Amino acid sequence: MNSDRKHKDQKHKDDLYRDQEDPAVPFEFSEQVVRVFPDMIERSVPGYRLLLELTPILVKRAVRADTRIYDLGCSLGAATLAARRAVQQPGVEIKAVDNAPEMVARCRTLVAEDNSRVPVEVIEADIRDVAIENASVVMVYFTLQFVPLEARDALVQDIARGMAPGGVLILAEKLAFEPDASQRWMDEHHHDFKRAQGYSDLEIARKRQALENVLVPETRQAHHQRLKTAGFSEIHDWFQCLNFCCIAGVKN
Ligand code: GEK
Repeated sequence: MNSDRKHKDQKHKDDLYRDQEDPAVPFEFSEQVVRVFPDMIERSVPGYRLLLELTPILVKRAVRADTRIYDLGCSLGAATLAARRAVQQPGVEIKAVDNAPEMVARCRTLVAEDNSRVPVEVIEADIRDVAIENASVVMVYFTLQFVPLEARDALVQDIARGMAPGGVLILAEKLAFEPDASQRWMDEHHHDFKRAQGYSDLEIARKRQALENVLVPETRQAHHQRLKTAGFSEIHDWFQCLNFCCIAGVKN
């Protein structure tokens, strides 16, 4: 491996909350976050890697010729690239959307470096403003949780309306749990996971504080209800790793 390539592949370690002394400010997808993002998400979301490995399996079965795949809240395009690998049908295009300009810029570079001929358009926009049309697959990985609560129903309804027959919404989210004892149990184990990934107690506490009211998780029942109301006729709980899950909704 030449040194350029090695540099590109090197993951910058997430140490954003290591040395801060003041109370953490609300979390944003800033340039600093973009730099450490691959390391941050892998060490914070148990099962993230496995979810990406399983993505082509779901996409392969759901994608249809001459339709679109959407990746809403694409960050650096990890799910986009996983889905792209699975496409064998003609006429498929991928729309990857994110509203953080630095994410979008870096995502465009990574997509350009990936050698697949399936066209990908990386769009800088709020996912609430993007028209969903003729979609056989819509992936929303760990992004609905950042959308204001009051806007989530309308967004999922727009997605449902934009689905081609048999289309699949693949929704990955951090979950909230009831009763309190379940929430506590999940939180404790998630923090143990982060400790095992090398985060200190202080880093974990600061990140938690920064995400307060920014990342707002909902219960599995709330997600099911929203999907049902939006018209998804099948709902499959197919993946969970501690408090992170993935639900598939099929629109027949
Ligand atoms: C992955 N899916 O690697 N409109 C557009 N983008 C948004 C919005 C919005 N309203 N709100 C947040 N974002 C990715 C990981 S990260 C999850 C997704 C995390 C974007 C935000 O800029 C960020 O890039 C992404 O959603 C959430 O599979 O960091 O926990």
